[in-house]
Parts: sequence; C-alpha cells; structure tokens
Amino acid sequence: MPKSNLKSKESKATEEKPNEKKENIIKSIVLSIFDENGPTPKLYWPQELDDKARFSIAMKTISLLMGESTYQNGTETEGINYFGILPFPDLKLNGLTYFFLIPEAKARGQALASTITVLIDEEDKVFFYENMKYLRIIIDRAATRIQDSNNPSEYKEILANLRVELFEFTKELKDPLSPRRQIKILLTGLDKAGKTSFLYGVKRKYSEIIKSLPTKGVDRTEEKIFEEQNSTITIWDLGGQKQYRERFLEQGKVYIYNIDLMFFFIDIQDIERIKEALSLFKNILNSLKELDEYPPIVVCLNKFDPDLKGSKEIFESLEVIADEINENTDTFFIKIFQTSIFDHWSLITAYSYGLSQLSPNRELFRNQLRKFAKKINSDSILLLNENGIILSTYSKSEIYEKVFEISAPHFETLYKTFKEFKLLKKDFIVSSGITDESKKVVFKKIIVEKYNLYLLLFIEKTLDLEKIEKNLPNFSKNLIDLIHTYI
Ligand SMILES: Nc1nc2c(ncn2[C@@H]2O[C@H](COP(=O)(O)OP(=O)(O)O)[C@@H](O)[C@H]2O)c(=O)[nH]1
Ligand SMILES: [Mg+2]
Repeated sequence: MPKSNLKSKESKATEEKPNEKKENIIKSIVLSIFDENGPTPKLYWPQELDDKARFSIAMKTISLLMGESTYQNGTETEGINYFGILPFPDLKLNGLTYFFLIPEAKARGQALASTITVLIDEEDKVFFYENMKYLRIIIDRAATRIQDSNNPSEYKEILANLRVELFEFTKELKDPLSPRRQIKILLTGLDKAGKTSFLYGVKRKYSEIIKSLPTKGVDRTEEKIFEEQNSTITIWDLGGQKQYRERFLEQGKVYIYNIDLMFFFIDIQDIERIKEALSLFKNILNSLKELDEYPPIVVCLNKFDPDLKGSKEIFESLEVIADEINENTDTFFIKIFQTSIFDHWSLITAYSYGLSQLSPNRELFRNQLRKFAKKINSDSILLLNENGIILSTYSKSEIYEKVFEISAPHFETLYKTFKEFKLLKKDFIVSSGITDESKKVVFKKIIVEKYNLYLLLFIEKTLDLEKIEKNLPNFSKNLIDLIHTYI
C-alpha cells in the first residue's frame, strides 16, 4: 500500500532546530489525507519519520474515520469532526487524532477525509488525557485553517504553526507525568438525596442499600470500566449532613479541586428541601468557578420512582427544577437525568453517561457503532461492558433510543437467565414479534480480546444473522484500539 511518490517539498512540516525534538514530549505530527492514492501522510514532522511509520499512521487513522465501505460511497460528510486517542504499539507511540473533512469539489462526497495526528511516547500517554481540553483547541484551530484554505500549499505553514503552538503549550508543563491518569468523580447533594444508594444500585449491591447508614465524611471507592485501563477512577461520595456540607463549602478546594466529573443528586420527593438543594447546587457551582474548574456535571433528579411517573405534581416540579439547573448551562456542561433505585436502568444510564464524558474516545466509539449499524441494517445499537455499563449507543431516532434504554436491562436479564440454566446454544438471544412480526431485537455477547461485551441490536428490516456474524470481526477489531485507550 505505501506510496513513495511524495514530493519532497511537501514532506516536511517545518524546519527544525537541532535537539529541540529530544526535549519535547511531542514526537511527531502527521497530516493524512485520503486522496486518489488512498490514505496518504501528506505532511509530517520530523522529516526523518520513516515511510512505514507514517503510512501506518495514515492508514490507521483514516480507516477508522472512513470505514471500508465509505471509500466507495463517500456521500455522508456531515458531522465528521472528532477526536480520539489511538495506540501505535509497533511504533511505541500513542496518537491524539483529529478527524475532519477538507472541502474539495472534485472529490467523492465533495470532501477529503483527513486526520491530524499528534504523537508521543506510549509511556507518556497520560499527557493526552490530562491536557485534552487544551490540545483540542489548538489542533481544532489548525484543522479549521486547513478546511478554510483553498490552497494546499498553505498546509505546510499551518502545520508548522501547529507545531510551534504545541511546543509552546508543552513548555509550560511543569509537573512530571504520572504513569496513570487520576480521575476524580464527586457525588454531591443534600443528605438523604440517595447518593450512596445510587452507587450501590449501579454496582447491584442491593442488599447494601437496605443496610446503608448515612455517609460520614467522605467514602472513596474505585471504578473499573475495563480490567486494564490507563486511569485510576476514584469516586468520592460526600456525606451530606449539614456539618459535612459546611465543611465541604469551607474547604471546598479540598473536595472539588481537580475533579473530572460531578454528580449532583436532588431528592424530588422531598419537596420541602428542593430550594435548599438548588441553593447547594449554586454554591458548588460558584466554588467551581472560583477555582476555574469546569467539569461535566450530571444532575440526577432522584427518587423518581416508577409509581410516580403519572404524577402531574411531580412532573411540574421536575420542570421547575430543570429550568433552574439549566440556567447554568452557558458556563457548565450539565446533563439532567431522572433516576430511581427501583429502576436499575435509570441509574446505569446516568452513570454511564457521566463515565463516557471522561473518555476522549467516545465520539469514535459512536462512529464505529454507526458504521456497524449501517452494515447490518440495525436501527439501534447499544454496547455494554461486563458490568452493564453502557460504553456507547447509536440510534436512528430518539424513540428507538428511549425504547432501547428501557428494555436493555430486561434483555440482559433474559440472556443471563438462559445462560445460567445452560439453555443457550449460541451466545445470543433473538426476540421477535415485539411490535410486529418483522421487527427483531438481538442481544449478543461479543468477545473483544479478553473482554466480554454485550450488544443489543434493534432491527426493523429483515434480520440477517449471517450478515451480523460476517461484519462482527471487523467491528471488534476496530474496537480493540479504542478500548485500549478508552479511559
Ligand atoms: N423511594 C426512593 N428512595 C430512595 C432512592 N434512593 C435512595 N433512597 C432512600 O433514601 C434514603 C437516603 O439514601 P442514601 O443513599 O443514604 O442518601 P445519601 O445521604 O445521599 O447518601 C435511604 O433510605 C434510601 O433507601 C430512590 O430512588 N427512591
Ligand atoms: Mg451517603
């Protein structure tokens, strides 16, 4: 596949000063474009980056972006703009890749699939996770300049500029990198809002919910999404009693400093304390602002038990709360969920959503699901890990998504029950005749390297199990790299 007909004047992103390269954490930058020759590393730095390395970078990044069928059918160009972290084990490098399209009238789909990949030594990978929000801005800016330029000869200067900006940025890093990314998740809210029960519920430790005593101070637990992950995820469950709350706000820094994700719980059944809850929420946001910290926030309107779903009073109160919370969305990224310990899936959905915010690969994951859905004619896909945490979803419509979210745990239970009683010959169950004869739901175990994952598929047209089996290996293969760098 490698083509060696690169023009030499194109092949160098910028002049480099001696020994600058050794000092900097950034080892390489590659601009790849899918042109008439296939995925091609158009510009790269350093100049001595070998042929094989730069072509493998172009191949891997562009093929994840495009998917094999898209080469022939590049009509879908909308919404292609995402970041991902990819391992390059052969090169002992990790890459942060930005996928984007360069408008090009003559090209198929009027655009050229392109990637900018910034590479560092694999042992430095924490650098990407910790600095994602700044790196995104810097790289996005370069990509936008490329998209806006009508003249490929300008790319060289844009890339040289990108390198200068990245070097500027990395010069300011003082701390030596820790080998693992430390992720801190905070559960907050008034006492009795249901924080501790939520965590037990997510972990299916139902007997603990009954036994649980008010949390004193802070309880710390760890989360693992994959057995091997690049991060240590610590969940801080804060005691909500008044004395702890006061301490919390006094010493806010200790708790909210450097958090990566915050869950805030409101007991919607405790109407008398809703004001108090909202005021605590505001206080916490103010503390965050003072610290200049803007973690994603998941608000759980909790204790929305199944038997309350018809209550008009609750419904109206939920709207009022949501409005107040949403007043802060210009400064914070906030997502609201309705949760209840009696609805396991509501917990999982909120929890998984929060965790997915921590993964730089969430957009890439979704893209893989979307591609797979297309190939197998599926209208909805959900990918779960062994613990039932949703790694990613893709749905053609919101209705499907909703129905799927509600029914997924039932299929999981069905699957596990049949499995337990050894009634499954193969690793899937198919259910049909749900809404009408032709619509099918498939719940299937897939093995990706050493991980057991579960797929839930909704198929409106004819179910073709062979087609699913045929496309699975490629789908799984594409997931491997994404899983290695998921979090
Ligand atoms: N009805 C209902 N009760 C809940 C729910 N979640 C928690 N609880 C109850 O609310 C009380 C306080 O829960 P806890 O988890 O200790 O709250 P925390 O102080 O925020 O950690 C306990 O009696 C729980 O059983 C829920 O979703 N619905
Ligand atoms: Mg508690």
